[in-house]
Amino acid sequence: MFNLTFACLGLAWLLFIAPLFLPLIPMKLSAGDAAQSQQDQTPLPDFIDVAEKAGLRATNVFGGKQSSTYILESTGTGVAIFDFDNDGWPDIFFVNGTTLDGSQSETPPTNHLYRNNHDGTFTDVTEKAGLRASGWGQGVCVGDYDNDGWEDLHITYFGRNRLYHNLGGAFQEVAGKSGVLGSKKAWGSGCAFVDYDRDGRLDLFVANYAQFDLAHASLPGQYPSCLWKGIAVFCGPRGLAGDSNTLYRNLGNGQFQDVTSTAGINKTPGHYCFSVSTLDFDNDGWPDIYVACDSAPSILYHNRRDGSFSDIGIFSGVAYNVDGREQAGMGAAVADYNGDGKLDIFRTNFSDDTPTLYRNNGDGTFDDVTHSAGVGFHTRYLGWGTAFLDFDNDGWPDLLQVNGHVYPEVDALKLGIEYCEPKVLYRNNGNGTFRDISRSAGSAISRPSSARGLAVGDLWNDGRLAAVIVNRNEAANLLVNRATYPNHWIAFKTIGTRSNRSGIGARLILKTDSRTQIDEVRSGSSYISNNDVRVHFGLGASTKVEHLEVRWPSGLMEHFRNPAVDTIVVVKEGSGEAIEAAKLNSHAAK
Ligand SMILES: [Ca+2]
Ligand SMILES: [Ca+2]
Ligand SMILES: [Ca+2]
Ligand SMILES: [Ca+2]
Repeated sequence: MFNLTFACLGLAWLLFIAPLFLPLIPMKLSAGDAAQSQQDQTPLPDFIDVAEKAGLRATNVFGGKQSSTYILESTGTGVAIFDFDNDGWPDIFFVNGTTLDGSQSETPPTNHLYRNNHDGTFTDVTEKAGLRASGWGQGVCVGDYDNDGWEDLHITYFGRNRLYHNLGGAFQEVAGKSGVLGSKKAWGSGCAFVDYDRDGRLDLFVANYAQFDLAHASLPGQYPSCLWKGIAVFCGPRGLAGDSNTLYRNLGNGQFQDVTSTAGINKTPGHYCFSVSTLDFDNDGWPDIYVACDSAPSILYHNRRDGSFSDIGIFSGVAYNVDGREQAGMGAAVADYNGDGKLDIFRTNFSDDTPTLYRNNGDGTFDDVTHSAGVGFHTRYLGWGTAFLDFDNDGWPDLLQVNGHVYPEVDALKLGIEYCEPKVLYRNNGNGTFRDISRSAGSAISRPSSARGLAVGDLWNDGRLAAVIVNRNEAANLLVNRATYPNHWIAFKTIGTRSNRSGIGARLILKTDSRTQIDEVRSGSSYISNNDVRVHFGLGASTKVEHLEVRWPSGLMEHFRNPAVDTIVVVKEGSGEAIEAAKLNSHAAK
């Protein structure tokens, strides 16, 4: 632990010196320089890491610290921001892993749930909440699958997956009883709750990475595919047998049915899949599913509205990059970054490659706009968690990517690639382009770490988005922005009645005097993580929302007039009324 942490911090100085020696790359800006110049006058963010101060002190445990024998040790874990005790304040859940040699056996590493104390600190309530569990944990997703008003948790494993039913602030593990345990041998990765058949019950999509058998796994350097830049490294994923993803249909009695085959999900096997992001990309009211896949084409499952899906990733242009090359997809994020009413996709990839930004054309296709949009500069970093977050509340979603290499051995090789890597933060210029502000966005952005999972959310209900990052074999980061902005904001918590209670899949269309913005309530996404499910919009200078239109998964189109701004608002399906969450919570407390 000490050595690795030291290595991560010890390289930080390089970040400040390196730019001096890099050739000056002229930055090409497209139209909208006015917007750019306005941006230049807005304060840069100043993200600092307050994880330790806030009490998020558990260290991630995930395989060997100095080297990794197997690919299993490399992928790290996810994190979820969600309100487990319904007090109106988001809490934080970290998935944890283990080691191959049992070196942690005195106290087996466990997942961790941290309760939000409302004062900037968190308390570890893992035991009390019944969430102590060990194993090769991977991803996490949040959704109220039984519509009882309490958000439940699904956690994927290399091994048995777990479903935690929230009994009112404490959890009961029900994966076996509910039918979502998996094959017990599968390597589950990302997941998302999604009501794909729109019957009011949340179904569950689980991505699987590869078929991996520790007893027969190849050793570093054993085959040509186990060499990287001439050095012996762990084998895979190429050479491993792929696996199919899984879809479970919620039967409504606490049971799920495996519908992988009838839904056509098994027609796209062997893609080494990681992260699951749901989005209705074609605006037909039916949720579609994007899966970021490693060393294989990524998948876009188009919802055929009859209980089945077809993978249109290649046809629609989101499987490969602009050169028609498959990439090593890790995480993905969804937002309408250019404000045209269509949801776009950003995906993180391996090093010696760029991440990929896909702009939705609205005709069933996407264009790879990575370079023209200004997010193709960095090719050194190996990206994992990613999220759109409007950190300055100007109404244009900004973009955070967290990084870390998979081979701890790289540091000794002096290749110009380090195991621990800084984060990348892009500011959205509001004209279809982004500006890389990573070098001047605060110490928490520039400090290298072995990042994997990432979740963003409004942890203190004040309209200021924070980011929680899992670092492999290190402590977590909690990034908060010290800069302030004069802009307004609004956020929505959805409560479905005919639709699933979480409102997952609801489309929100927000109109101000100057703009229309859209987003959706989403489970999963980022890298095998789950963001705060409440939908946040920056409003810029607008002090008023003219109206919010919600397209509920049930099909109901509902208008909410003049919701209050600079606050979190609850919209309940069929009520026609947007109520400030703080008023509801104080009422509930009485
Ligand atoms: Ca529940
Ligand atoms: Ca359903
Ligand atoms: Ca659709
Ligand atoms: Ca912004």
